[in-house]
Amino acid sequence: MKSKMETLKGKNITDASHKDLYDVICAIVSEEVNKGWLKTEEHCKQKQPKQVYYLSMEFLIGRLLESNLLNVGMWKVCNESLRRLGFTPTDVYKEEHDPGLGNGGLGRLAACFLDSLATLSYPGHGFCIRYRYGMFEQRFINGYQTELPDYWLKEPYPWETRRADEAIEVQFGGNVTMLKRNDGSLEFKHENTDKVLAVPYDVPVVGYNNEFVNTLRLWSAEQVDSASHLHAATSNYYQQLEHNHSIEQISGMLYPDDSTDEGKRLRIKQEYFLVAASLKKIINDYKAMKQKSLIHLHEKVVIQINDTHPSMAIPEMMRILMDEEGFGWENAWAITTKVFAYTNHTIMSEALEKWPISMIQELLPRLYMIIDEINERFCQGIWFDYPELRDSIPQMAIIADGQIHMAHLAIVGSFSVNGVAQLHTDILKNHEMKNFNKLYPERFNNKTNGITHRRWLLMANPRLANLISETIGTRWVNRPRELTHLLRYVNDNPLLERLGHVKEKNKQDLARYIHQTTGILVDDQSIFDVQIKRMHEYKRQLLNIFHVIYLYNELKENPQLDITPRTFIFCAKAAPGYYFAKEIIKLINTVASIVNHDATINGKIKVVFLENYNVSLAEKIVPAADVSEQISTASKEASGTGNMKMMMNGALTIGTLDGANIEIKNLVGDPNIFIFGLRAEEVNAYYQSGQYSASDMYHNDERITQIMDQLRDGIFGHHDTEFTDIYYHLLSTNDPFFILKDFESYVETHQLIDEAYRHQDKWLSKSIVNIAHSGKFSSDRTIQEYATGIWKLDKQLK
Ligand code: T68
Repeated sequence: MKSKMETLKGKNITDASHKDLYDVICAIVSEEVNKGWLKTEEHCKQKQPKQVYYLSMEFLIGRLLESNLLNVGMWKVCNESLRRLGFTPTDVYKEEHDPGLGNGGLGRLAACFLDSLATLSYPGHGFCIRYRYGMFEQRFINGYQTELPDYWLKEPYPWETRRADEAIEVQFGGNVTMLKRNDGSLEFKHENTDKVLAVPYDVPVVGYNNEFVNTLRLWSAEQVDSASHLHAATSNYYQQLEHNHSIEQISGMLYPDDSTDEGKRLRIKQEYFLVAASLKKIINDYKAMKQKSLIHLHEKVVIQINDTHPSMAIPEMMRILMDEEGFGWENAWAITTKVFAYTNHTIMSEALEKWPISMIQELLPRLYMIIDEINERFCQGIWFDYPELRDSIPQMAIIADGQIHMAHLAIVGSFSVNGVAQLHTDILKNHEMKNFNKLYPERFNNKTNGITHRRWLLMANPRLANLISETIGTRWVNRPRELTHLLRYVNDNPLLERLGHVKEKNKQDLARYIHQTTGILVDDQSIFDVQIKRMHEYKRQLLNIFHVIYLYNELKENPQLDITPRTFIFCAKAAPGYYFAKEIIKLINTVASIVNHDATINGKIKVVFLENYNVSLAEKIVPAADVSEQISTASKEASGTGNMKMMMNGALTIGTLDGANIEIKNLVGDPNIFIFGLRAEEVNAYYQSGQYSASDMYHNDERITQIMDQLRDGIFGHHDTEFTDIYYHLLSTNDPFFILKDFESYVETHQLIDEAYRHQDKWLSKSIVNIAHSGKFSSDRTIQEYATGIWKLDKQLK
């Protein structure tokens, strides 16, 4: 480190700043990583194994220095050297800007998958966009969320390598003319297009302790060389600048607001940009292998599309095969449908993408023609071959009501369609996609999500990881299922005591961070009750804060009330245009400032809403959680992955029978989890029957009446009418997420938690059971299932 500091920075290590140290360690690690990168590339060139390409509009990779150090085996040495030099390692690691190339679970899942792919020595790469502005930075002003741009590239990003020589041209707009060839076949000429250059930036994805390094390729949108660009000759200087600006917008920012037509257009451009550049690269690589014909593409290539966002890859593949490679429709379709696999992440109808026909026609005229033909053939196929489904054609069509239904396109064009937890897959098969399941039963399958235990336990919670290794040895690091060996210790008092000590230390660390960042003093002996996830009505942060208000009301009534002290910790970003989500943020912040400043309740409850939730903040909170809030309306949360992270770190879940909570419950057993609320069938039955009345709930439960009236009458803060919208919204929409309905059982279940926490030995033994079973939720297991069940990949041996 010393000599590197001298050669790279021209500084003595004693004069080095944290940033200097960060840069130098990155350089040292990169040398190690690059060796493996080259080796893996050479290996794949020679062996030509089948590869998976994971196309995703989001990869929430988190900071990379620490995880790369861990994976190349230098983490401990580096920590020790830093300490010996008098530095605190975390001060150095936090110099890295956490790239926010995603919104939430979907993007983080993609990152965990890459980690597991490389660790299991599967050749597989991610493709995404190099957004200049990632997820916004969240600040609270007066309790309201405000968004600041996240310009994460202000400092050079040390993990990326620009590969300008591999840039790819992507075309938008223009017009298509049809010509008849001499042999009678048709040729489509696509002319007068707008050209954009996709320049790749490659980030290494380092396997754990195996010198296997895959690639995450991020595409950046740039203008094509202006000298050869026709546009330059036909427009003036200012028009050229404006044109360049509009090109750069394509990789300008993550998830632009698509509530306006302009936003929609940009989002479509982004999706096509990712797809077109990535497919070109995939096909170039295939050709470089000197394979016989693209007919055999599926023997070397499988493409996983992460939700529908990259589903234009299906018609784009058809376009390449037909217009550029000369295949006829039948052969092109046979190739395409053997290559694509689609993962669904939601049944929330507003998140199922639909694009107006007119926009696709204007931006991607040739692609539209192909989608139209896919739709035609698909509908005809049902009409002739599945007469029993004829009546369902309007609901199944890819093009209907002036829109293109991207999920339908994805199902029709893929050989595999998977959900992300068992319940979610069952709902897809039996409800949301019932007709498609009748048509293609062999395509539907489940792959329950997972998380990388290396980042979320080994790295984020070294105290617990060490305790586990001292207890059962270190084999669990490579075989996380072996965490079940901990089950032998559920009644081992010395271990329980040490586990309690680990949690206490982690809570003290978090309490310190909370104090430093918010000024709030929290009791580190209190229950740390944590809900950290995107802000959304279906995730029901509102139910959580209703419970807090209820407890506060009880304490005001009776300050001597005997409750176990609690700290309610929230993190959540709301989509900038999502009014109610933002109202809920304001409500939580308002309740926090009232509760935290009320001396009469003796600090028995505290509410902390930490700003700017991201991967690195999650890494601080997860190890300190006692209670994990997974309280979505049953049937709405496809899987959840925060539930897995907190369970792995010894938190007990309070949750509904939704998503992967069900699988957690099945493993740990009823005594080790707190389940409450309506079940998915009950939710569905209420929707069907229309029998639910939010207004009855409001009138018949006086605890609810009190809270709702407080919202309406404005005892929360200065603005009297601040939260009346929430009151009216719940009643006028008849509480579609059953917050009022589930309130009672939620409160009762929290009372059980309060009681259980008083018996620390029993609590800790439940905690061990959770840790012991969490190995199933390692993304290594998930990736193994994808690799054998869908991708048919071979592990590359060293
Ligand atoms: C999440 N989805 C699911 N979506 O909500 C969660 N959506 O249950 C699941 O565990 C996780 O995916 C992984 O499977 C998301 O995170 C988004 O972020 C998103 C982004 C753009 C458009 C729609």
